[in-house]
Amino acid sequence: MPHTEAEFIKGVVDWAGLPRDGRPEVAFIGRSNVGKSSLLNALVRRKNLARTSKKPGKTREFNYYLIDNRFYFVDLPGFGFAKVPKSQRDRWAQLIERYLNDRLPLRAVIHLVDSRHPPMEQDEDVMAFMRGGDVPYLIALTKADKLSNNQQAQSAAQTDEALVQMGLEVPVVPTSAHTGQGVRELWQWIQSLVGEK
Ligand SMILES: Nc1nc2c(ncn2[C@@H]2O[C@H](COP(=O)(O)OP(=O)(O)OP(=O)(O)O)[C@@H](O)[C@H]2O)c(=O)[nH]1
Ligand SMILES: [Mg+2]
Repeated sequence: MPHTEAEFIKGVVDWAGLPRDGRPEVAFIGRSNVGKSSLLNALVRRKNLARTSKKPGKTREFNYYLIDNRFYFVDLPGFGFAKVPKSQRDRWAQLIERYLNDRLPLRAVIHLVDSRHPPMEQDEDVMAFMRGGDVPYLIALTKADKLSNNQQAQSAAQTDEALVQMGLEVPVVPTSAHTGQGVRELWQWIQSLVGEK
């Protein structure tokens, strides 16, 4: 894998704050604590580029990272974090929906789902939402290092099943930020959508 340069650009809290340079964007979406920031760090091989935390709800902004001066990784706020006041949750949900629907530079969405559990209701909400659009979409099953190979296969099958039920056909990739599992595959997919170097 070629060396990757990554730089934090800014935290965005509203539509007006989104970058205007037109560079392609790859968004990471998923429940709070599912491992978005960790996977992003694994992709760019930096331990602490994106802030990770044992406390859910750490990522409260759209965090923009410039990758190789060519495109952005966008770490979206985790959803489903009960301690965030409802009014604020709704505000984020609206902003995320608008972003997924209307954001022109958006080239790809990576939806992270915990490999240890079947997709939760909010995950199915994201799947249903993505079905309505035409942005390329991939499911990364996270924390695969916590499962045996057998359990990983089961988890992927369960997720496939949920997707098929919804009429979706998208790649499902078991990943681990700890072992680097799946990182290569994710890169291949990402590069195919943002263009080679
Ligand atoms: N075993 C294991 N633990 C992981 C992995 N990825 C993340 N974790 C742990 O899961 C917790 C949450 O990780 P984060 O990357 O901060 O999760 P997040 O989705 O960014 O969370 P929010 O920013 O709160 O939405 C941390 O304690 C991580 O160490 C993984 O691949 N394997
Ligand atoms: Mg995070």
